[in-house]
Amino acid sequence: MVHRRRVSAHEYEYDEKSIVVTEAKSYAAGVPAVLVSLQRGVEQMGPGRTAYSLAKLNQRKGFDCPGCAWPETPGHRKHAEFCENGAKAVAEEATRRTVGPDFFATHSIDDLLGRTEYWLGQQGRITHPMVLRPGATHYEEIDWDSAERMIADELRQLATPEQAIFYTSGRTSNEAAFLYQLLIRSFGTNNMPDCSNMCHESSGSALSASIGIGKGSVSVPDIENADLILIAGQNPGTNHPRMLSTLEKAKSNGARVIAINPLVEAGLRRFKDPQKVGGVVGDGVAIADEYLQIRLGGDMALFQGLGKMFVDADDEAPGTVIDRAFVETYTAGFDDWIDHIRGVDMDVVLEATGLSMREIRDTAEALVHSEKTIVCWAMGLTQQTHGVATIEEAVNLLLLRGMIGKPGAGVCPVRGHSNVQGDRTMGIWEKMPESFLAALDDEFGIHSPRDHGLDAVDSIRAMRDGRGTFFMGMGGNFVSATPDTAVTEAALRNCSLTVQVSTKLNRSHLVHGRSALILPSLGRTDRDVQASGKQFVTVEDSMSMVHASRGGLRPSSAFMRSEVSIVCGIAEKLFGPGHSVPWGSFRDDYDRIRDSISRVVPGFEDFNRKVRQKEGFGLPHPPRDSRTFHTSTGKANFAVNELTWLPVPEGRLMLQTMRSHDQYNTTIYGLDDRYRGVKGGRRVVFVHPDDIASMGFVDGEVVDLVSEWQLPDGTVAERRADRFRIVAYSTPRGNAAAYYPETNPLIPLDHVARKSNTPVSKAVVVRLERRRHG
Ligand SMILES: Nc1nc2c(c(=O)[nH]1)N[C@H]1C(S)=C(S)[C@@H](COP(=O)(O)OP(=O)(O)OC[C@H]3O[C@@H](n4cnc5c(=O)[nH]c(N)nc54)[C@H](O)[C@@H]3O)O[C@H]1N2
Ligand SMILES: Nc1nc2c(c(=O)[nH]1)N[C@H]1C(S)=C(S)[C@@H](COP(=O)(O)OP(=O)(O)OC[C@H]3O[C@@H](n4cnc5c(=O)[nH]c(N)nc54)[C@H](O)[C@@H]3O)O[C@H]1N2
Ligand SMILES: [Mo]
Repeated sequence: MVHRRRVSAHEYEYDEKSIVVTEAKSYAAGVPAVLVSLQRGVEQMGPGRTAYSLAKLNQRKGFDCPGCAWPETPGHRKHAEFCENGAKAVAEEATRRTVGPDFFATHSIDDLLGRTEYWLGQQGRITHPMVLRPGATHYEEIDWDSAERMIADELRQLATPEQAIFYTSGRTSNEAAFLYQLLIRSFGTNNMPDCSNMCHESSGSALSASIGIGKGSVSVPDIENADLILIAGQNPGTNHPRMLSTLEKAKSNGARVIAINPLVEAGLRRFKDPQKVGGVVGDGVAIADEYLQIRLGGDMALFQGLGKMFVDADDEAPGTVIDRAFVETYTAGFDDWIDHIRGVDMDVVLEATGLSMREIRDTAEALVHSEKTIVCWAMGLTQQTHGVATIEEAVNLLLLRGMIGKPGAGVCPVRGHSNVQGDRTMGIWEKMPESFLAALDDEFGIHSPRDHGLDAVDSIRAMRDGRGTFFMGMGGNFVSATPDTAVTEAALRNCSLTVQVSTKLNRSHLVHGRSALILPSLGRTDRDVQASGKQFVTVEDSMSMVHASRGGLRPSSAFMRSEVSIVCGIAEKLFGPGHSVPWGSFRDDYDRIRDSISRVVPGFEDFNRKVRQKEGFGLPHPPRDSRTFHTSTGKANFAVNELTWLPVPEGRLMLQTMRSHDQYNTTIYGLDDRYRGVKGGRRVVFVHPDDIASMGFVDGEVVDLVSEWQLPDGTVAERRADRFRIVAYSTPRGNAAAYYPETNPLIPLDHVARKSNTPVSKAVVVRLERRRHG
């Protein structure tokens, strides 16, 4: 029996007819990158604002790039410390286009539901608080005071605080995140799903268990000085372009780079730094020395296979491969691990990875000869059913070689959103530890709830089942970023009130509860003035460095408020005068928020002084700093995992959903994926030429994607996304790739990673289906 779940097709305009496909690029950046940055800037901001904002981007007295979380190089901020995609992120936020009450009067919700995310985002910055009344067809203007009152009234009448769900995206500053979680915990719930749940949650789970802290252990200088860098499941040319400059430096210092990726990504092949003469007129530099074009989900098998080769080599020449002194002093679980790894079948490893014995042996040799190894990874590893185990296996390899807690070596989960790591540090997590909650209670005289809250997937279930009735999003685009679009949309529509604090229009404003609010927020680039004068905020990058960010542009409307001020306004209405948290004083002067943070969050002592230092400051990282491991055993733990991989069922494809070069998550900058040679549209599916032929299709044909998900009772649930143009592309047989968020309707809500509950966005079983009509 087959259950069919169809997602209404009106949600995205089809663009497959306008798509032009050319050959994929063999290098990233170069002169075209600069031209595209300037062009997008001038289109959105005009020449003056473009020049001003690009000059302030990632500079000490400027603002932190709202793009990715890659750190600035300490001590060497180049005059233009930005990249094409950082420039696009700025253009998108600092645009002069605006969406105000007139826009909402002209466009009904129904009209807007028929538009693409691209179209919605291109309309401009939201300028006024807007409300959608029960049964209304259009949003209308509302004053801040009434909006705050609506939220407070709704929260107060809930039967239990557990009915409220508070989402956070990763651009929120430390100060705003700290106050937001304080409001939520003062109110009485830990229901704090965040974008991390869909992103690096698997990294956090794995690293906490293995080394006792869920963050990366390396700095930029470590990468520059490593002799071997593995980059698995990450596309830095598009998603972390400034990482390429760091890799270029590492290469010039003699590092070897091994890329592990089913797609041959341009940025991992060559980099032409447009700020160097060689990058303008020459061929640039090669990045990857080896390119392992692995099968989707094969990384765990690769890491176990490498582990087995280590063990075999060490058996032959004891003490030459395994760092026995490190293992004995600093780790636990080695004996169990070695018993397990001896049993790994190399034939399974070859099958699971699709790699050759030579490729795996060469990689093992590179690792054995390296004194300073770093493993970098992103969504290709985390968004898998066995993502946590895969990352644990990568850590096992590093532990064997003593690669944690020494310069030039360690783990490097490359974060997504520019402050996603900081938001976690500030308490945005549904299961913060007791030590944090106790410190928070002490500082503010509140009683934080101790029961764990809901993460993203569990929040959707709660709203679907009527247990969650209030939703608030601090940034982000929950409806489009989460899996199983039909289920998630129905869940949101079940709510009594949905509130979105946003800079730009997106689909989450259109899929709403009985009532809905849009609250327009200042962004990173905007000047933020409060009672005590001009304010700055702080962020934490992917390598645990904290620094200040000061917006300088005049906000395009006087009605926008900072996220800090929005949280304080809601809290004042909710808790009334005399609450033990000084909300008004926090809004007036962000230094006072930082003073409280300095007493609650470890590592932030003397925050206000330290953040005013030239380069900000680094947070403690016990494994890196002193080989101290706050784990269950007090040591770094070897993990033992049954080898898991993803066989592709006959006649089907394993689909990964990923980013094009012209988007920031659900914000679509444009319709070109320059590096992969696709222009003018996004509804494409990349498939191996032999698979296209064997399934009886041709390159360029338009097909529907149908995902198949086996339910516990053995029946198969189907989900469908219409009209994708097949693009013949270099990827392992049986694997396919297409863009997110267009493919999110295909991802089952229950298909999640073990332990981290992260949606499995990189392995969806699909079949291609010929379209019956046109
Ligand atoms: N310009 C821009 N920058 C961004 C973002 C953006 O959308 N646009 N998003 C930000 C965010 S929130 C994040 S989390 C990061 C995301 O950064 P990435 O993780 O680089 O993003 P994805 O596009 O999801 O790319 C996943 C990569 O992993 C590979 N991959 C997929 N499955 C597997 C697998 O099973 N094994 C291996 N080895 N590789 C695999 C894919 O081929 C692809 O190269 O980027 C951040 N920066
Ligand atoms: N299929 C599939 N799904 C995925 C992924 C995938 O690879 N495949 N990746 C997942 C990942 S890694 C992530 S991180 C999530 C991303 O999920 P989200 O973080 O929820 O999504 P974004 O698209 O980054 O959010 C964009 C919106 O944020 C708002 N915004 C931007 N800047 C600001 C600001 O400064 N303040 C406020 N208040 N609002 C702002 C704008 O209104 C904009 O429309 O998606 C996940 N979903
Ligand atoms: Mo992310």
